[in-house]
Amino acid sequence: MDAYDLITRNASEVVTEDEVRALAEDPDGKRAYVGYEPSGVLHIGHMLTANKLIDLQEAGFEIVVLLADVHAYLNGKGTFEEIRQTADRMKEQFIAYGLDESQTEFVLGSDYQMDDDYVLDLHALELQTTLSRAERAMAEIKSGESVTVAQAVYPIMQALDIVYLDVDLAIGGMEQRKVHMLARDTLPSIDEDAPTCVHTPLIADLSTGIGKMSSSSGVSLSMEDSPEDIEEKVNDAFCPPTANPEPTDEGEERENPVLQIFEYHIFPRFERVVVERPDEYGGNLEYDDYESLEADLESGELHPLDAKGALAGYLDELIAPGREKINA
Ligand code: IYR
Repeated sequence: MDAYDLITRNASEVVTEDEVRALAEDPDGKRAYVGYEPSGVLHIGHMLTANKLIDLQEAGFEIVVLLADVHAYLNGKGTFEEIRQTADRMKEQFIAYGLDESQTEFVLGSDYQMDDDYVLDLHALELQTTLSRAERAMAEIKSGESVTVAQAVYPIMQALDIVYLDVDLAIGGMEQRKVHMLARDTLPSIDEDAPTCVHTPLIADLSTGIGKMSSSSGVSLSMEDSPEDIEEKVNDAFCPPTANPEPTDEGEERENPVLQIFEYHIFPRFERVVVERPDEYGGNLEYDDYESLEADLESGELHPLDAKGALAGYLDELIAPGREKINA
């Protein structure tokens, strides 16, 4: 796979196409980053951007993982001490999950975000940014109901991180896109280049297919799940025999989370997917790409229960190394 395909595969959006093409021409020495608020445990949402980082390592990028401790604090995720401890554990888990440690720079936000220069630049950006713009940028990231002053400072700091970590490419889930757009609009005011961005899709809630899978509500899969937990959650998952389920009676959009996980988690990490079936049910099915698995589910050749059984097995292979780190 060439650099352009590695950068863009499974992305929901790239900003801009031309900028990505330019980066793909010579990725060596270019820097890409994702930031994570250390809170809770690594879950499947984190793993989606981690898969993109693994793609980018393969394309030759230098990878920076920001353990955004100050951001987690600003977003009300606990005491600074607790957040720091979670950051250490998160780093171990990312490495266990497959990020090559020798090619990855792990940075704590607090290592540079309290420096005089950073704080003064932050104030310069605060002068350029209206409160309503900051609030809009945070709409899909903030925890709790009301927007605090801390949460308005948060996206401006995230924009500035791009400058201080000297990155060419910012990666994030689709919920980060408004922060990245804010960065693209405001960084030129302090004489910085606008970052190129790649946004990964959001996986729907496992049990309903509605909204976005999150560790704070609904059913999500985490690095702490035992093989039995995974099996139970996947078996109970929403999986109609189609990639485009009908909206609910209330008009809420739905996705097929089982297919999404095959597409965004399993196929990027395994060359071939085998769905084991006893001979009397037609024997094993083998897939080299996501599209043929989707087609078989839609045609009825692949039963949702067999798809779920295979999914649970592959997910466990991805999750096991991180789980062992936690239990060690
Ligand atoms: N907003 C992210 C955390 C984060 C990401 C980046 I990229 C930063 O520079 C800083 C923080 C989240 O929602 O987890």
